[in-house]
Amino acid sequence: MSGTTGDKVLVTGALGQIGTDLVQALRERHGNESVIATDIRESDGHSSVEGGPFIILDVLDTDGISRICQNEGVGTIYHLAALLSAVGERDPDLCRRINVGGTISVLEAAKVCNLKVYSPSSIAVFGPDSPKHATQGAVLNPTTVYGETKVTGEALAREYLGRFGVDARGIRYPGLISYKAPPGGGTTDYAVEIFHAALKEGHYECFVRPETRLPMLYMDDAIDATLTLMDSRGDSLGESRAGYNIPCLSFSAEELANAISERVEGFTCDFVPDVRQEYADSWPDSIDGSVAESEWFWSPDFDLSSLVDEMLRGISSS
Ligand code: NAD
Ligand code: AKB
Repeated sequence: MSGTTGDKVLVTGALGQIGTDLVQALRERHGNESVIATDIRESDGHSSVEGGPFIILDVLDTDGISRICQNEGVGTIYHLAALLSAVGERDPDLCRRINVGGTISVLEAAKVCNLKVYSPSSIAVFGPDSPKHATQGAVLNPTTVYGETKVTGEALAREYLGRFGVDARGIRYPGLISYKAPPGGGTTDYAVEIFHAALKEGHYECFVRPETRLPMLYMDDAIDATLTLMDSRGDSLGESRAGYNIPCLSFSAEELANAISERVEGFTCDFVPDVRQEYADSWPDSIDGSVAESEWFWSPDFDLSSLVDEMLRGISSS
């Protein structure tokens, strides 16, 4: 199979936390019919991705990806299918197979079908020996298998660009906070669960210690950063294009709980760390996004206060 591709967009892992918001944003831009949502599972019937085309697709099926792209006239893939850190550490082999194998499949399809690719990385690329305020060029020695798959994903994207000219780009997302779809089993899930628990139960048992501080971002900012990167001219992007640090927030679990307590009367939070504490401790507290800022001029709109307001408003009205 070979040939040029069209204007349509395909999203893998579209039913997940990011896909749910990204598909909606892409459909607002390109029209419902031009954005093909795909996932390995069926929707539960409540997802916003149902407002347009949806196809069951396993990202390990390279031929299937190429076939859909050829038949439907796809020109760009947003590759979101993956296992996140907590789920991934429970089954490292599967995590490697899906995260690395899926990225190879997508890049192979991109090579054959001449696709532009967005393939996200994560702050999980950093390990305990990276500075706590992690710079773009900081050493990458993750201690989670999930983090290793993300380092490999960045290397693969660079390799396919260098060897085959595949225009692959990515952001090292921090923990993303949103309300339209539940998080998929990561270490930063507490920063989403806490809002639902606050409004439903008035109480949350947080699985990391209060002083745990991680880079975070509200989903609207993450989507905006993603689309800004994908809109940028290729020749403006430097050697970090497969995994940009971006400017983001940094707050502790206790600061988040306090910000919610100020708005939800009677809310209480206990801190009972589990194995995910170890993963959180291996990641930076904050990241330096100055390379992204200077190459494609992006910075977030939401701070902790406006993020908390938006989350409480969004959950209450959905
Ligand atoms: P998610 O777990 O919410 O969604 C992933 C989706 O992939 C799920 O709907 C799942 O059904 C699907 N999937 C799993 N295996 C598949 C397969 N073999 N074929 C096709 N689909 C499959 O994840 P997310 O939070 O939306 O993350 C998307 C991407 O962003 C991932 O690469 C993740 O590592 C990265 N990321 C996310 C965050 C975050 O906080 N959400 C932070 C950093 C990086
Ligand atoms: C996770 O916690 O696994 C993700 C991530 C930061 O990559 N949210």
